[in-house]
Amino acid sequence: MIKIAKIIDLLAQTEYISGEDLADQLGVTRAAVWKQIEVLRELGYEIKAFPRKGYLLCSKPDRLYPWEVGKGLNTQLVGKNMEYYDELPSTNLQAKEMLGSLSEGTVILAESQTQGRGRLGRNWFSPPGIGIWMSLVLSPKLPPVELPKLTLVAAVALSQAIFEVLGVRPLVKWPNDLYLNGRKISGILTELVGEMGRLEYLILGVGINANQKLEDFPEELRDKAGSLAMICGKQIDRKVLLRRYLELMEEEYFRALREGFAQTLEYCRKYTFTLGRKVVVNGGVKTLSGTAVGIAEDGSLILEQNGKEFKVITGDVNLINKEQE
Ligand code: BT5
Repeated sequence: MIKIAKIIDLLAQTEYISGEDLADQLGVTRAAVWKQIEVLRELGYEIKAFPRKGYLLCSKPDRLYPWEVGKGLNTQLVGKNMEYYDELPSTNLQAKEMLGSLSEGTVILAESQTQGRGRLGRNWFSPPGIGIWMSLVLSPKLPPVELPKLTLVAAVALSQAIFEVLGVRPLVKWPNDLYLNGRKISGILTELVGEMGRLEYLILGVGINANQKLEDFPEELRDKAGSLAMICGKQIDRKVLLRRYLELMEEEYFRALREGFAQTLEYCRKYTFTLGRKVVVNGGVKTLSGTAVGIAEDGSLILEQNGKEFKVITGDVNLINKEQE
């Protein structure tokens, strides 16, 4: 079998390459090369064939194919295995269904989700080809109380990746969102899978709005959601951003396992969308309002109300004064 990455590399290396040269370099017959070229065309690669000159790779599709995202990916664990789908109900759901057969670090990617999910069963709008909808499977050897902080680790890694690739730095909205220019550009859904209080897997689902235009969002999201393209004023190369996110995610994850979460929390305090603002936090059982004044070492949010401080372990944060957004 011809490795897709290899034939694409050969096609991309020179302007024209003959079927014979390809066959020689891949160690297969010319018929096999021809078949593979057809497969690539079906995948969206534009490849022209010129008599006597050979094949010419004219363009690559805007798709998150694993061999494209994985090209030059500098990680040991994260994204070493990627499962790619055109459409899924939800990448988190798919990760759960496949768990037994997945190695740690596996990334599930889908170009679109039909039942993309947020927390508490809410919907996550995931249209085809213009976002990054992915789940990362991890198996951290950490005490259960530390686990919620891994959502912040993902938020920090993504904020940094966006800054490095696009030059704009999204702010962390505790506990699971990234905001840019007052709009939500990313949400994270962390799910734990285990038995009898023992964690076996943690599924980190990340949704990133990359190339939507405002009108691509459903009406009810138009005043609060945004995409990186809307804010940066240019088309985003999703592959490049995803690759850098996976690298930084691994770096941040390994650091957290080695040294703890001090640096993660420091970043969340520095580049914050939440702190210093009046908020209402719906923690499921209780609703608390106050000023968000800090993030504690355990990753919880510190609220101040009438001079008293309260810690909130998790919850939905809404800014009281909408103009603040
Ligand atoms: C989240 O939930 O923000 C977590 C979103 C996680 C999505 C990823 S995509 C890959 C993986 N597979 C999944 O099925 N999910 C994960 P939450 O904090 O509950 O926010 C949900 C709310 O965000 C919704 O109720 C909407 O108001 C809003 N929303 C929905 N889609 C959005 C979008 N594309 N961009 C911005 N806001 C959105």
